Amino acid sequence: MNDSELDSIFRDDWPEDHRSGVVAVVGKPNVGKSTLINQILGQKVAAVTPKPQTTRRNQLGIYTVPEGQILFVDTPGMHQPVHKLGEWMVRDAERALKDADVILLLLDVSQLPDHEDRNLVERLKRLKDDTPLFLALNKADALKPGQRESHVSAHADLIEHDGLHVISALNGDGVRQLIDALMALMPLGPRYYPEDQVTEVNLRTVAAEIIREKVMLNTEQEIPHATAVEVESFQERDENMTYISAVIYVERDSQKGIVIGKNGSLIKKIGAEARAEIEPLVGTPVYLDLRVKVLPNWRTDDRLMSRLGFKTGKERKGR
Ligand SMILES: Nc1nc2c(ncn2[C@@H]2O[C@H](COP(=O)(O)OP(=O)(O)OP(=O)(O)O)[C@@H](O)[C@H]2O)c(=O)[nH]1
Ligand SMILES: [Mg+2]
Repeated sequence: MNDSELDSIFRDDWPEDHRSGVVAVVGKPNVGKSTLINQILGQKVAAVTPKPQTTRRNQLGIYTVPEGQILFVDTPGMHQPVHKLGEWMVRDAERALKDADVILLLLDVSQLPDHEDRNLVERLKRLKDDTPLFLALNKADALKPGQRESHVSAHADLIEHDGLHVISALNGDGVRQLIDALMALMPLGPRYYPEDQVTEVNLRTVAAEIIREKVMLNTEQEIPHATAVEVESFQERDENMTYISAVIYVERDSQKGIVIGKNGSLIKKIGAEARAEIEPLVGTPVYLDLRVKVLPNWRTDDRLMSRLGFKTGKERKGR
């Protein structure tokens, strides 16, 4: 082995001017935060549905290029909570602001700002210190002719900002420029995660999120929000089969009946849709065993929430 080969083994494999940092992606529910993270990473790591309050907890999306690494934090939508789970979600989102090098506030530019946007912006102003703030005006593809200028300026006027990008997280328009501008603001720093790692959660958790997304997409009203999913067993039996068993928790017997459906028709559909997305991730066929259980009012019960991973106070440490 010659000197330069030895050198390259001991040398870190990122350049001296490598940048890295944290971008907290925040905004109202349903503005497209998770869609944007998935678009940036080029693969699905976060659940996306047309229903508000899909994301329940902060989740990293790790974007790596030779010149730097950006740790995007997808957060639950900030809203006025009506139960303990909602309070937990909003607190988690607010926590993300503290560690951020840049805050990226997503707004839905296809609508004019409403009172929720104004409330959120007031809250952000109080919480954000002097962290740089970028606005991403999302859903530009859904603007109607003639709306663009007035909608953009109405959102731009909401809060002082250090950058503004009009984007479509859905089709990717403007996302490249946004990433480049964010990268330029990242401090010099190391590559924290290996280049092929896109998130810090394991496949088991991703599988649970996919199953929950399918339940949310196939149910209405309260059920999407009353559902939690726990993967109980995740075993790669051999290269031809991964066995996954998961429990779908709901809050009431009537909800259990709906999720199962007539002769099990809905749970079968949910299972088939989830399996189709989990299989390419695990790289084998999946045997997916789904059961539905009732955990009465878990969203207002500290103990049950904690069991489902929404830990409070000191319990959170080490999460
Ligand atoms: N037309 C259009 N729809 C979008 C765009 N981005 C997201 N959506 C849609 O908006 C809905 C909400 O997207 P999510 O990514 O789940 O939104 P979120 O901000 O993560 O929502 P919460 O997790 O509930 O806070 C989904 O139906 C997306 O398909 C976009 O650029 N254009
Ligand atoms: Mg989300």
